[in-house]
Amino acid sequence: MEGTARARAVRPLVARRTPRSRSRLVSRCSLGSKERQMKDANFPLDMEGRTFHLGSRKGEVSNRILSVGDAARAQLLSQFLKPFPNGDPVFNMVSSRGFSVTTGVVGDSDTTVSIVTTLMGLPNMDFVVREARAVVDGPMAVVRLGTCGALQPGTLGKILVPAEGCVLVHRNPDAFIDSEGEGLSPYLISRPVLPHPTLCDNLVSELQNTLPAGLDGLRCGINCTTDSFYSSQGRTSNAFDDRNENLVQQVMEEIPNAVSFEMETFQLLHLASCSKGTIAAAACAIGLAERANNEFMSPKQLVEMEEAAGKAAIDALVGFDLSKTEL
Ligand code: R1P
Repeated sequence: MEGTARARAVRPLVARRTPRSRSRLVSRCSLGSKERQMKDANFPLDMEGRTFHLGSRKGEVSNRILSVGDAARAQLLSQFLKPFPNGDPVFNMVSSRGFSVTTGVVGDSDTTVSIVTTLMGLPNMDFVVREARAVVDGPMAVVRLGTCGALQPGTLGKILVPAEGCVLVHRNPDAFIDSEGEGLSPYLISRPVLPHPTLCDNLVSELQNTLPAGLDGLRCGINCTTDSFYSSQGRTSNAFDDRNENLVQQVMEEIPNAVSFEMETFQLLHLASCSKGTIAAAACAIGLAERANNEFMSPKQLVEMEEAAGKAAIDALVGFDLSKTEL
């Protein structure tokens, strides 16, 4: 049911507690893929209707999804989800591939949100979006809250919002193949994909409300999703032939309003734009490290920002009218 999809409570098998957040969550690990009989090689589902990698089935994932990379971030933000009005506990499961889904009710509303760990990289975002799409009926809204490299001076610790779009920066293997690659660019930059404008506006205004520094705590621009944390983000190494010494400079020259390097947003926005109007998507990321001066946020600051931005992202999802996914 739209926006109020009820997750079926599962029998708790493993109690999880982390020092960061003592939660009332319970989790269950789904069976490993080798122990599950799958059917349909085109889109594998097990006999319970669970997807191959995310491990979810209908009724467990909300139409409104907050995608985070890190399991500890998901655990921290689960504080904003409450049990269901009928007394069913917040739903939590971890798939054999390490994806987690936590579904509960937000505030005093009957609106549900699922927090899904997307792990890292383009293929994992692809698994999450496609397999969530397969088990959710009706329109969906997805917001990613990640961390990123901050590209503009003075943006360490700010929330960087790709309101102007997101490009893919990826390695071009052909350029590295013997003499055949001569003259080819070792890295390619795609054209930008855009977030859903209303969902992105919701996200910006909620961030403005929840961030300690308000508008000063965020910066909008273009995000660069990369296919490697290392070579395609211009981190140099003597161990590999990467030809990336000038990559950051090249990116900044071609995209002067580039604000961030991370590894998933492009796939989310690209798939949403190819979802035939059924998925609205937006994203933001915390500037964890500033590339130009090599500075990192402290772990304490990071948790504070994760909490503030996570609350904003959940409220942006709740406030989004799911009948408006189509542009
Ligand atoms: C790399 O350290 C990871 O952190 C960033 C990148 O996109 C990549 O996934 O995001 P998350 O903190 O959401 O994982």
